[in-house]
Amino acid sequence: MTVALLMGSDSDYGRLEECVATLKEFGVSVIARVLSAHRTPDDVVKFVEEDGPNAGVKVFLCAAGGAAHLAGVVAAHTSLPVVGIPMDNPPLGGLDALLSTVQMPGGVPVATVGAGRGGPVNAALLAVRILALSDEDLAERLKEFRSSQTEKVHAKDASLQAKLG
Ligand code: RP5
Repeated sequence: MTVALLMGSDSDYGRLEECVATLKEFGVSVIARVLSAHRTPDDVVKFVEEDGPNAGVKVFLCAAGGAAHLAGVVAAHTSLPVVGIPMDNPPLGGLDALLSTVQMPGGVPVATVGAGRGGPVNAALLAVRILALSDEDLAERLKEFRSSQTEKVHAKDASLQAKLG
């Protein structure tokens, strides 16, 4: 099972590394591509309708900033789940991309994660949750991840309590 991570520009990639790392941590293969809804619209459609499905893509993660139409255009061309990742670009800080991504018309859903640091990692985790519905090993790894996350927070709380006396 493969996840496609599409981004509108290579300038988005630095903020998406944690998304790729998270998918790899779960053993999910990822195809990352720079494909723009505005600059290379035909390439987007070709990937979504042909190359992606032929490569086994089951979930599309789409990151874009500004007038962020990539996730919406992808969702218009597939029945697979699409997660939008709004990029927090200047000068508007991501509110522009968030609204462009999340305000889809009824009938063409895009599951949108937050703009900012949590967005890319949550997009990866949403993809893992979707794939885990039909993959017991992945579901088990997800359970372990959640337990380990809980333990880490408990440890941080204990350390804070110790510091405060
Ligand atoms: C969007 O325009 C991209 O996703 C990127 O966030 C933004 C700026 O792109 P560049 O001008 O840096 O290529 O489509």
